[in-house]
Amino acid sequence: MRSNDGSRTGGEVLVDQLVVHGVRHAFCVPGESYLAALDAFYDRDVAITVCRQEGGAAIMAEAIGKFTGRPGICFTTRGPGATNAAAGIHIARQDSSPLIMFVGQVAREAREREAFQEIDFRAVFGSMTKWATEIDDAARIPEIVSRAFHTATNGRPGPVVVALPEDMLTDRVVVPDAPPFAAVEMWPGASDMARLQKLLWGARAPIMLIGGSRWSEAATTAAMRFAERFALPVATTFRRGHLFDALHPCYAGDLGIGPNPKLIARIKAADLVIVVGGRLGEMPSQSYTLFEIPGPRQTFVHVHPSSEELGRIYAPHLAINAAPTGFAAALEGLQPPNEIPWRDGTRTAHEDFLAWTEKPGPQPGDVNFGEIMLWLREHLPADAILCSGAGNFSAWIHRYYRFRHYGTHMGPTSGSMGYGVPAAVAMKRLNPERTVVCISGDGDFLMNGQEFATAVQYELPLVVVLADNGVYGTIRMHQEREYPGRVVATALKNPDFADYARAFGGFGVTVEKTSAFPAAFDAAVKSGKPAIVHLKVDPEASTPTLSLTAIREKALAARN
Ligand SMILES: Cc1ncc(C[n+]2csc(CCOP(=O)(O)OP(=O)(O)O)c2C)c(N)n1
Ligand SMILES: [Mg+2]
Repeated sequence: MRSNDGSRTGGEVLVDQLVVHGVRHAFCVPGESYLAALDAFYDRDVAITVCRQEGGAAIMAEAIGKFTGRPGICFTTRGPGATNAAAGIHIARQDSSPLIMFVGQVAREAREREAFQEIDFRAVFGSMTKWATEIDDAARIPEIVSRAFHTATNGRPGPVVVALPEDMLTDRVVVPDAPPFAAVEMWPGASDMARLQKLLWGARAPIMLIGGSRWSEAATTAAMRFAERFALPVATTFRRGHLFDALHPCYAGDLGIGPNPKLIARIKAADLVIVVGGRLGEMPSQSYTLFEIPGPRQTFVHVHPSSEELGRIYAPHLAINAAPTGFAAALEGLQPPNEIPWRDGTRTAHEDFLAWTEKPGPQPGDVNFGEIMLWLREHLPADAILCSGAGNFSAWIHRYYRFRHYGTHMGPTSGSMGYGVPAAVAMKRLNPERTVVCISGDGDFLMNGQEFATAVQYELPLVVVLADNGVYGTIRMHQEREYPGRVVATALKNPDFADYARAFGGFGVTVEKTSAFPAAFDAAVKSGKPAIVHLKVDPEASTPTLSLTAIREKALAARN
């Protein structure tokens, strides 16, 4: 109960700060360690989603951060709750997404005794977060929470962990709220843009690679307008395909796992590479082989919101410390040369992309996952949001689905399995009017499949398309490549996933033939319930182009 003497409990002050900073959603697994904070939600207008495991709650918060650019919020209890959430914290770190996790902590007087579920947050989360801290004094909640919002969002966004000693949350204090936070825009300097203009005017074969976070609808539109004016080919980096319309005439493709060899050749042959927003980490850099380290052969421009990233791996000819939003807006000021020598090359780059993604070939088994991606690409609304985790099944998304709009793909660049279901729950909670489809593997799905219950609880009619091949397929692929024929710990005995959906109160349907998919998907949508479309996929279909047997035989042949 809120008092009317002007004082508030620590829990009330905390929740009021969330309201001040514009939070609309919070995700949690409750714990007795933060009851006073939970109680304060009772009469505040923040939608709480109660989850089944903290890993799910943290991923939901990360997805909100990734989608909105504002910190996603989750609450967990101390030791086991917080450590369960670690996967989501790590994703926020690697994917540069703003996230704040509040953790109920033991009472101040019990600290350092290894009290019940006590954990040293700074030590455990210190290397994964931008800031891990504990609030000792309820009067400082507005200050520390304000800093948490700024820290999670500014520069390169990332996770912040704030521990809340339970007795601090029940202390009464009289303290004013903080002003609402605002992310600091980071603009490129006029001289940066003048140098970029000069580099573009001198180039014969430039290419732009876009990725990372701190984009917006307006920024992606500005980047597309710039690409159009300069007839500049643009590729998106790993799992950032939604940053550029795949059918834009300048789109050159997706630079992640299994990219188009023609795209790789084009990047290697470029004389000017402009990397915007991303770190160009292990996946897009093709295990750090795409560019020479530390000094790329090409003229290398790196635009990133964190100065720590500039020069960290690649020594750029031009480093621009700016957020993609500020940089994209400044691109309006650049003028293309009268003659654009690379214009034809850009046309070819887009044609190469279209040809590469046009149509899947035949696959082992009766369900061709590529054909299903094609069907989804042709039948889902353009603003449908796809959520996916990690596994070989995702290769078909990257290869055949064509993202048309900003905010239509939520996937972990960190490669964390189990991402899709909780991300889909968060997306459907945030965007009830949009179609949300989760694409999962069988291994991937069951890492956080329990959050299907959360979808049922909140009546979120999302559709999971589950590619069940009875294996941890990615690892089997690597196993056959490195240790052909020696199968260890990669086979899975699965439940009937359609029954699983029904047992939770959702809709389930099994698909054993490609031709049965459209009717099954439509029935899933029409059910109005959270649904699982369970695809029986042949484990032989290891990648969009290679069978397991072919991988094994190639490895064996290389040994003989
Ligand atoms: C949290 C986590 N644990 C383990 C891995 C290692 N890993 C990468 S892909 C993969 C198998 C994925 O299996 P599944 O979801 O069935 O997809 P498939 O490859 O069979 O299509 C594993 C175990 C990971 N990326 N993330
Ligand atoms: Mg599998």
